[in-house]
Amino acid sequence: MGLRGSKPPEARVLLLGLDNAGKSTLLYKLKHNACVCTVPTIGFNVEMLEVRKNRKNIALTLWDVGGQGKMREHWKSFHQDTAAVVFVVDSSDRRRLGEARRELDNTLRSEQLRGRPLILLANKQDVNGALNVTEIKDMFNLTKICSGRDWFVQPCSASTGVGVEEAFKRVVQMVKLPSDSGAMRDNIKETVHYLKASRKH
Ligand SMILES: Nc1nc2c(ncn2[C@@H]2O[C@H](COP(=O)(O)OP(=O)(O)OP(=O)(O)O)[C@@H](O)[C@H]2O)c(=O)[nH]1
Ligand SMILES: [Mg+2]
Repeated sequence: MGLRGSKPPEARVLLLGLDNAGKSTLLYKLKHNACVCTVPTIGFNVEMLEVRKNRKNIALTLWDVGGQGKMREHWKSFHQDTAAVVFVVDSSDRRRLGEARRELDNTLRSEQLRGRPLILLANKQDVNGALNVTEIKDMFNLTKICSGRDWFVQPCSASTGVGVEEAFKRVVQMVKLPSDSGAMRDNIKETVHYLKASRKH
């Protein structure tokens, strides 16, 4: 624990991926260790988890942004001050892997995400015929598109929980801590403000 009353530094983790990839299922598995019945996310969900890193407490804010086509144009408004990107893929949906790859390519081109680590979650490993980690790595050409950043591919099933803890440990290990957590808090407020404003239009 830090000094009484002092807030642990915050780090923002962005959960992205196509609709139906399993982001919200993963979020609630992590937060409540429960398999929650989800509905497609319109907007975003955010949860905070306190974890230990380098013998210090840090507060991870996990931002789960809806992945439907219309929502993807808003992804960029979540990029600023992101400490790590978690890209969730439905490994069993071979038809949509090309689409997922294009969205990941676009995301990684963001200047605001430069050098930020990528954890790619090869989700839905419980489904028969799901692509394995090697196939996903090749399919997404990660060695090429992730030059200049740390990256890791973790197989998991957000439904059963297999691999979820490992994925989260990896996120904690790879996350870059912000130098100024006050600025980060302001930024979260700004993002919420932006989204509320854009919903009115
Ligand atoms: N079999 C299986 N189903 C999963 C897994 N993870 C999620 N699902 C299911 O996939 C569907 C979509 O899951 P969500 O978590 O809502 O997907 P999402 O990525 O949040 O989707 P959007 O909010 O639309 O972006 C749900 O029916 C989940 O129960 C998994 O690991 N295995
Ligand atoms: Mg969702």
